[in-house]
Amino acid sequence: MSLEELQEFDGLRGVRDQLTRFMMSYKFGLDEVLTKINILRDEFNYIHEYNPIEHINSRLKSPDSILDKISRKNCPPELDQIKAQILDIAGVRITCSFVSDIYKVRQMLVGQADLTLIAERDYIADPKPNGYQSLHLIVKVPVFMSDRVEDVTVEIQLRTIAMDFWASLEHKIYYKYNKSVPDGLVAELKKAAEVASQLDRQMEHLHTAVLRHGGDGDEVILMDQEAVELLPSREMLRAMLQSTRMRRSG
Ligand code: 0O2
Repeated sequence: MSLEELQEFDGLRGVRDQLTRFMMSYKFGLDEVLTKINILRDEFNYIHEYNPIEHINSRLKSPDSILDKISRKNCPPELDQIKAQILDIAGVRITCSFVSDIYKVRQMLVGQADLTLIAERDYIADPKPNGYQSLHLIVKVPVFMSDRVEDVTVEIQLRTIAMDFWASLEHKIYYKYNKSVPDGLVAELKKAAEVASQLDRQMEHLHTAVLRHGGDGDEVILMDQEAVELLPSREMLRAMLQSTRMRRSG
């Protein structure tokens, strides 16, 4: 190997090591946040005998997806720029039963001293035009490594089971139609998002009513006709249950 080839090889190895350290820091940041969420879930369950978190998923963005976002955002391809501009390289998705649980979990997380909230988008209070709903938090967490402490950003998405059901179907449709979904389907999706949000309101109402009755099992909760009409059909409940189970086992 010539001297130039050796230098080039050393250079490439340096780039590879830098990239590995870069991605590892996000994996560690993700682990830190997941530990916090699991502790909250277990402690809350133990003290209140109630679990506000249905399930938790996490992922590191793939290199292709990072490159895609770099070009979409016109971000210079340098690690410090990518770190500053691409804030969802590490992502956690928390699915809750009820909308009120989403804000409860949010409070418990942002109240932690070593977790800094750097951005928040509330697509529940203000859904996207297509109907998408979720609460997005961008947080910064310190990661203690052998020779340094690095602040890592992690995106946390919080949503209900109904919002998650809608978002995963919409995501599939979006990619199936290569991002140009026919108008009819767009309108149907929008309507389905409204139904999902009605379902969330109704489930919350039932949940509150059950809590108020103290749960001695003998109470019958009477619902008005409008409330009964808002209840999901048997098929919808079955599909949601199946989708949740599949995601849990996957
Ligand atoms: P993936 O594979 O899920 O990570 P920004 O990061 O602020 O510059 P961005 O990425 O548009 O801009 O931010 P936003 O709106 O907070 O959305 C980030 C993530 O939310 C997306 O990540 C999706 O996971 C989810 N999301 C946002 N809008 C929609 C939507 O309309 N439908 C569905 N199904 N999901 C949505 P990625 O990077 O797109 O993909």
